[in-house]
Parts: sequence; structure tokens; C-alpha cells
Amino acid sequence: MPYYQPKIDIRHGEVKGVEALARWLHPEHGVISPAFFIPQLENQPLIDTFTEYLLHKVTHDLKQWLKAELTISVSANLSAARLGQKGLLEFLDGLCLAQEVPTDRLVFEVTETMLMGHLASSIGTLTRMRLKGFGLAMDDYGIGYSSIQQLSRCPFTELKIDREFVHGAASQVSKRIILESSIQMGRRLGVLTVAEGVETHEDWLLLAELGCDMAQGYYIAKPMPAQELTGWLQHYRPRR
Ligand code: G
Ligand code: MN
Repeated sequence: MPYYQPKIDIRHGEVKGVEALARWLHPEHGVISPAFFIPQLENQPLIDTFTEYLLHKVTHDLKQWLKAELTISVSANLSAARLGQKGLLEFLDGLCLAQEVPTDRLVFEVTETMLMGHLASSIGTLTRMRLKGFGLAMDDYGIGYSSIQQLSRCPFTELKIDREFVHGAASQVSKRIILESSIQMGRRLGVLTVAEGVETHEDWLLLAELGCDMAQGYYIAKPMPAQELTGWLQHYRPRR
């Protein structure tokens, strides 16, 4: 089942969206992170059923939030295998129609490392997804050494900077350089910049100073189940 983590607009403090993160509620071990079960699923047909189930749940939850006038978008992570599969676009399109959610309320995240390994084969699908109105995010940016030329070829709407370069960047020069240049590059490319792993007030202040658009991380909220998020959204007051 998905947990959801809020993503906040740094300038105005509003909640812009949430990221759906796969969590497995194990009867004995409690909440299990996807790092422990996604790799086992990745090369098996089961991942399809799993992703499909997750996306059904995500669009269902999104529909409830939109009905309650909580105007957010939801991001979901897509693997290289999934992106390369035939029928993905039809599936996503059909899902949005069935659940009556506009495509522009959904964002799909693809990691930078994954994308750079499959650039030529992915670009067509990504472009068609974008034309359908879906948002696209480059996830965990900063560890894949992609060139500006490669980036500019991808039809992205968001650049998510890896938490490695976010938390602690105020006191570590090397992190700060990567953070700062990633934000600048995102702005030049005309995409929204999102910092992952914002854990402290200090992280937040630096991002505001550097002109980053959005923040996600424990400083704002941890990932939580859909119902808990509904309450959180209703009680949330913008922070500055
Ligand atoms: O790769 P991706 O960015 O999608 O990873 C999200 C993961 O990061 C989730 O499993 C989530 O629990 C974790 N996470 C979310 N916010 C924070 C944070 O502020 N700090 C750290 N260390 N991890 C976080
Ligand atoms: Mn992600």
C-alpha cells in the first residue's frame, strides 16, 4: 500500500503535491521499505500487478482529495522496465478516465541513473506521456552525471535533487555546490526544482535563499497512509 509524503512550495508554503511511496505492511516485521522488496520483484511479472495495484490505489486516493477540494497532484515512481513496456500509456490513460482524474494531476518520477541508461528507448514514451498531460520528474538527480545536453532532450516538468546534496548542504561546500548548480540548471531548463530529504530548518533556509521551488522531507512531514494525509492536509498551515 502506498504511503504519501507532502511536497511544499518554498516561497508560499502551500502543499503542491505528494509522492506515493510503496510500503509493505508485514504482519510480523511491520512497515517494510521498498528497497527490500522492489529489487526482488523487478524482473518478474509480479511487478506489473504490483505497479497496477499501486496506481489504482493512487488514482483512487487522488480522486478523494480532489473531491474534498484538496488541490494537489500525486507523484508515482516508474521503473525502467515499466517505462519500456508496451501499453503503458493506454493503461495510464484508461486509469485516469475510469477514475475521472485529470492527467495533469499525476506526475511520474524516473530516476536519473535509470533514465541515462535507457535514454534512447525511453524518450518516445516520455514525450507521449507529456503530450497526454502527465507531469514528469527526474528523480534522485545529481548522482547520475547526466549532461545538460541529455537533460534538455528529456521533456521533464520537475527536477528532484537527491537528498544526498540537500541535507547538510549549508555546512558542506561540496554538497552546496551541487545543490546550487542543480537549482540553477533546473531554472534555466524551465522546470520546477524540488529538494528531497529536507530534514532541518537550516536545510529549508538555504533552499529558500538559493531559490529552490519545492521541498520534501522529514522537516515537513514523514510519509503517511492516505487517511492520515487527509487529516494532515486539512490541518496544515503554511510554514515560512
Ligand atoms: O528515491 P526516493 O527519493 O523516491 O526516496 C524516497 C525515500 O526517502 C522514502 O523511502 C522516504 O521514506 C525517504 N525519505 C523521505 N524524506 C526523507 C528525509 O527527509 N530524509 C531521509 N534520510 N530520507 C527521507
Ligand atoms: Mn521518488
